[in-house]
Amino acid sequence: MNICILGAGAIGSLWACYLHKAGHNVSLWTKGDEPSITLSLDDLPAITFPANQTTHLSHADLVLIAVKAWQVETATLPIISFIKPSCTLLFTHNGMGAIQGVLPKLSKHNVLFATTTHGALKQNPHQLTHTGYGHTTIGALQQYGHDGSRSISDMLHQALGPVTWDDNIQQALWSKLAINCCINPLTAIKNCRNGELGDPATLAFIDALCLEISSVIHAEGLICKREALFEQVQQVIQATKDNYSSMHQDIYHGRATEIDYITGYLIQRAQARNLNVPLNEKLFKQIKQQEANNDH
Ligand code: KPL
Repeated sequence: MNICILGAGAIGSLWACYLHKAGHNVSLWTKGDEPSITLSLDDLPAITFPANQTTHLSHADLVLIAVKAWQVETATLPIISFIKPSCTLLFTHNGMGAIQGVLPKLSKHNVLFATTTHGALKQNPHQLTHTGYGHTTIGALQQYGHDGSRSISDMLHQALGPVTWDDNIQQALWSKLAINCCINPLTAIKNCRNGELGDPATLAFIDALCLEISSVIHAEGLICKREALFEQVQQVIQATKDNYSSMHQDIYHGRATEIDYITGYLIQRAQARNLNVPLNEKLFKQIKQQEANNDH
């Protein structure tokens, strides 16, 4: 399959290496204009990918958009005129709401979303470490005529499984959002690894966050029990205890965070449903403050 990956960050690079290893024609598309990019995954031989070439983009059967939520619009809109009608677009990023401005412009394409728990770290622009094996859930945001979506899911499963197809991707996205609402802002504010959120006082705060979050998800017409969510968040804290969350890393390195698409999205949906989420609002303000401090 001809696959073009937008964004050569940790997750985009991880998929690029595994899809290449599985025998696909993989190219990259980045903010830069370099004609090729070399990546080394763990201690495997380096791979040189063609990059930023419109011919590769126009032949792509699949475009994987693996940029941060706040980059989705600026990265995707300029490439739309190059892609063929039968090309499927697959988005993967933390948070929700980032694709809203892009979807109407993709009305003739199949559009999928993948949420993943793989951990990857870019030591430098060329060296990548697969820090944690995870699981990927994929589903359709929009289906148009041609139906190859399940085969794309199978193809991804062969390259970097397990990948499971979910007919209710909204439920999966909300579940991931709920976990990110708990872990990401707290680790950034406390400047700690995920595992350090396990003390009784922090867990009591997380439990209260889960109550607010589950009420919003429930109001959206989806299933979410506070106890089950709290249990799930504790499992993720344990499973990723040595990791720094993506928001921690963004704040630590002075970059913009995905807070608008994580806690910000939750607050927006709560307001639309006349629900109060004061603890989430408090975390949102604290992260915004830290982002502003980073700007100086
Ligand atoms: O998705 C994550 C992130 O860091 O963005 C979690 C699940 C919190 C793992 O670190």
